[in-house]
Amino acid sequence: MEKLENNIFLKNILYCKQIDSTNEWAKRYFHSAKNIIENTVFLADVQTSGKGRLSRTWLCDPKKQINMSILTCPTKIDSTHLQLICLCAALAIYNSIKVLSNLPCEVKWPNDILINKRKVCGILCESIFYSKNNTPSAIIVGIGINVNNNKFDKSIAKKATSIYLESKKIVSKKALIGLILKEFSLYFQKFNMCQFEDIIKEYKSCCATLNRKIEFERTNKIVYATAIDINNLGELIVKTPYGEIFTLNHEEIFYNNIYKNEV
Ligand code: BT5
Repeated sequence: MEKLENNIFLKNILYCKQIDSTNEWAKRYFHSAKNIIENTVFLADVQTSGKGRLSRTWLCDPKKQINMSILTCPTKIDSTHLQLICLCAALAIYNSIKVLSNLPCEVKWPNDILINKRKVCGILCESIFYSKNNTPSAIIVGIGINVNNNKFDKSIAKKATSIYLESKKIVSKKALIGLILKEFSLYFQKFNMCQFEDIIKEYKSCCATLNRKIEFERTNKIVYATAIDINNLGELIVKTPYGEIFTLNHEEIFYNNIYKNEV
């Protein structure tokens, strides 16, 4: 195992008490810093405009959650494999929560971590394209984890949970952040060495979406299908009862009636 002090993500950690969004902070840093320090981590106790995917909101209970963004600049990686970075983050968080809390968590494709069918973590990956070709200059991996929350806003109360609510134990945010950064650095190494098959194999072993009946939207229609595989780009392969195969890249999927009617 890699020693913690060699972890590239522990070299430059920026912290502030309150920020709009750690992902936005990371973008501003990337655009304004004269000498960008690759692999910078941004942490805030409070986010006033936390973002989810598709312009959705990520709610924050001050100090109870982890609001973290990792800014990194993968080399020699084309944009087709970027989704895999998100999967690496999901794996790192999944492993870390399990180690620290011993709770039965699962990954919902592509990047939600659930405990007892409720969402404990969301991930928002964004790319910054600088050059003319299709190669991103930087990636921001935004991670929101409900750690010690003891209640939620009523808009999400039925679908959100925290590690505390599930385990009845207060968890050290610092310890969890350290573990996640360590785990993420290991998966990121694999990513940079193009060991995509290894990453996918491991991801598939903890992804609870596989073999489930799911729903998703295509051209304003709801499609019912079964999730049958995840390909080497991290895309979800689904099959309808009529034998049609779809490859989902970023679409929102639903099962167990959770996550419908997003706010
Ligand atoms: C996500 O989006 O799950 C990605 C969330 C990423 C948040 C991190 S925090 C650090 C960094 N800085 C940011 O500004 N963002 C990132 P999505 O799959 O679109 O899920 C959003 C939906 O989850 C919302 O529409 C709500 O229904 C629900 N939600 C909002 N806040 C939640 C929370 N704290 N816990 C569980 N569910 C929540």
